[in-house]
Amino acid sequence: MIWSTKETLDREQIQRIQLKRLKKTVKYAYKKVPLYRKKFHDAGLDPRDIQSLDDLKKIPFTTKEDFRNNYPFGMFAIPKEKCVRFHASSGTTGNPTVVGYTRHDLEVWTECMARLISAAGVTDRDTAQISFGYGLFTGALGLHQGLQRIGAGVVPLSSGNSKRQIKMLKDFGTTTLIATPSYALHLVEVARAMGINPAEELNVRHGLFGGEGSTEAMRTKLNEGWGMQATENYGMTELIGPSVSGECLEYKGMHICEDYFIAEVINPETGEVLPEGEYGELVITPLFKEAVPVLRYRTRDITALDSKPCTCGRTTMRMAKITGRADDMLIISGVNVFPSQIEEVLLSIDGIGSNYMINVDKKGYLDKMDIDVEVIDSNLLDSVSSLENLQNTIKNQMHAVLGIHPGIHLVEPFSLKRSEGKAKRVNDMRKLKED
Ligand code: DLL
Repeated sequence: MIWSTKETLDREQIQRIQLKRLKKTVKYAYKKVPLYRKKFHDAGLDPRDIQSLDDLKKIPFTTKEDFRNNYPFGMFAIPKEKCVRFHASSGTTGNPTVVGYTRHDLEVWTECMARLISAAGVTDRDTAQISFGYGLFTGALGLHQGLQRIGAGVVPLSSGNSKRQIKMLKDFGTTTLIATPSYALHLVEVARAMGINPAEELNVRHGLFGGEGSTEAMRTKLNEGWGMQATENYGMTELIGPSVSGECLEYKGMHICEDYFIAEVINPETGEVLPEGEYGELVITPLFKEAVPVLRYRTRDITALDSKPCTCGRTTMRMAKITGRADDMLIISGVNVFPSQIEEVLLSIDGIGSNYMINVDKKGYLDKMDIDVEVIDSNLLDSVSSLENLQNTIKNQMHAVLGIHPGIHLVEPFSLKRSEGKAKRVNDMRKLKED
């Protein structure tokens, strides 16, 4: 079902709305956020210079660094007391990226979610289990609001306790699963270990997955494993959360909620805007945000755009599956992790050297991160209790900063390979195993 008439406008109509909202957004950001005023002045630009959609490319980019440098509320256009919600995600150092929402921001977010959830085939007759973690992560509450908007029933189970996830799906006759794709595949294995064949014995017919990338091979496994139609949706905290784009059942890319987000693809090295169809870094300008307006946000995600109308009847521009990232951010089961965060933790602990190697792999369908760290004194490796103490200290601090529990392996001094050029700190085996 097509939720909104805004999804079937012709290109000219969409662009007219975009231009009107862009001009308003630019003026608002310039007036309310000192950072934007400075960026415009530095670029010799005035908000009145933005008179066409083509003028967008004159506006300087916004990056995650901008959020980090203005932690926690420096990017806000309104006093934080006027916000009704806050979310956050990992930044490149210990500081997370903080965003706030007015009622209007939440309303648009919910409306966009309702469109994408409907595009994935979910209706008011469905019951949906949300297996994203509830909290500062935008995934759970974002989907939650949209599902309620379309009239579907929400089971807000949150993540973890996989056996209980399966039991609830079974007992409630749940039709829709909301999770990261890797967790959804893991749940198939858990169900089978419990003697349940999800495709035959459970009623889960829709899967809405996101928060991390997935391949077509994964989709096939999800569809077969659950007996479902798996779709993916995309978004990020700085832009609002999930709801920037999502797939319809034609599987021809993720439809962008274009009356609320302008998408561009740029060459990540030069910043130049690329022609439609070429792969590059996605840059998004939200056109509605009151609490935290954002102009030309560099997502670091690699994709390509297609504005041809889709066979589903929607005319909104579609973005291809994300093929990778233009920076070193790792996504571990939906959690954003920067190697620099790991380094900061390691360097703050006594007894270990500055050489380490981050190994990322899949255990079944779940992401698994292990870190090899050199101890300074090899005698420590002979004492089981000292070894355990140090391991636990590192583990706890990693958990406090990253929110996940990596495996920690303490190794002999100087046993890790030294690099002669740029240090290679990450060994991501998942890339080799795709498809
Ligand atoms: O992951 C928002 C979200 C939640 C989207 C649930 C969809 C579903 P962040 O935690 O800020 O926000 O992480 C944003 O996650 O830059 C991408 O690298 C990655 N990502 C999100 N969705 C997809 C996807 C949420 N469908 C970062 N495919 C983004 C590939 C995705 N990567």
